[in-house]
Amino acid sequence: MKLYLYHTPEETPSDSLPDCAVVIDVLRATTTIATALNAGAEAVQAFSDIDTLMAKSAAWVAEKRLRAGERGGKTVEGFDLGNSPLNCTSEVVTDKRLFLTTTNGTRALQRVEKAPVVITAAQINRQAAVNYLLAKKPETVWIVGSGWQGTYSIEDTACGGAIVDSIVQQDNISLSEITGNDEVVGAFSLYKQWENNLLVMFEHSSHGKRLLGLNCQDDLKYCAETDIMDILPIQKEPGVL
Ligand code: 3SL
Repeated sequence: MKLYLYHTPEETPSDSLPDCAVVIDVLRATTTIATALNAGAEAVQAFSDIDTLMAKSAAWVAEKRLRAGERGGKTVEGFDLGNSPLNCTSEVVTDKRLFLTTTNGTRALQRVEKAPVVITAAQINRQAAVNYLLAKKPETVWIVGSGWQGTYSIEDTACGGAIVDSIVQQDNISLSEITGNDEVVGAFSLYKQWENNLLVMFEHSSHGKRLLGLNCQDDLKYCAETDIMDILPIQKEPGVL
């Protein structure tokens, strides 16, 4: 198994695909996806644009769908939910399909949707992603951070490092053995620096500050929790987890 880490979807090679892509958007899309599925959502269908989401969701039974998403962190007008994982309680999402659009996370998913296996990870379900990788040992794995409109987001890279850290803590796997590009070593070191203070790191990050400005302190706290659920969102068809 060789891991390659890309800070943003734009950095991923456009002429190849990995055996498995791990998409990360800790703040907040992949945290929301894990939370919704863990709470009993039937599926999450991700869209990078609102018009396509509206058209596809219109064909779904109204009682079985929720339109969710944000632009600039704020709920899209007329949608049932924003992009806060805290709103994805079992009372709200059980047996419903979430039609989700976000600024960066859903775009990252779209970038690698043709890979044979696509999973999503966040800090809250990091170990579920690691367990999958250790069980399947795909030859090439791309860990793809969502970033922010083409720029690096520290919390996504740190989560990639958390995945690397957990893998190398297993017997017989060394960092050098699984490292496909230097970004993997960088992400590992970043995570080791902040692993006991993730919330503080989020508060320093540009996206964390943006969310704090929208009064999303509780979201930040929740997104910084590690390994609190054993759910692995895995793509069933392009865009559907
Ligand atoms: O960019 C995204 O995909 C979002 O997760 C951003 S936000 O945290 O909802 O603002």
